[in-house]
Amino acid sequence: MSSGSGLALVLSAALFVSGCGGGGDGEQAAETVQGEATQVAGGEKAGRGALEVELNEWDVIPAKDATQPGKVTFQARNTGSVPHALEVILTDVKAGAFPVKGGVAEVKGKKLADVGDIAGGASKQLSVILERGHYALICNLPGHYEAGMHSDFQVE
Ligand SMILES: [Cu+2]
Repeated sequence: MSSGSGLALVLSAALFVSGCGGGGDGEQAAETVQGEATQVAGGEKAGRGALEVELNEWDVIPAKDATQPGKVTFQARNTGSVPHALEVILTDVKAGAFPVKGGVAEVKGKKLADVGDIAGGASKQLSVILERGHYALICNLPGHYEAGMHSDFQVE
């Protein structure tokens, strides 16, 4: 009696091993999916012309102060606690030298982009084609320009 049940155990162990072999196909499928995910991550090259601009009380801080002509994606990040805005102006005037009337800068030059109002802690982005020249990056919400929210930027 006892030897008979021993044989049954060996048989079921053999079945279990062969069943496991079939699972190999499942592992292969998982590797293929992983490969596709890697390809998608590589697509971030599209953001090569990105320029981060930090806005806060009371500064406009571009990650760099110059770039090359062409498409630039402004990634405005408001790290402050009140709403801020970002305007990109092609101008010969120094960013901090616009006349101010009623708390708002009277911009001289050509406004190429207006990212709009951004809530505290939020981000917005906008792509523009920039030509060679001097630019002023400003926040022109009432009082903000006077408080120091302007930065010179060069495209060369
Ligand atoms: Cu502001």
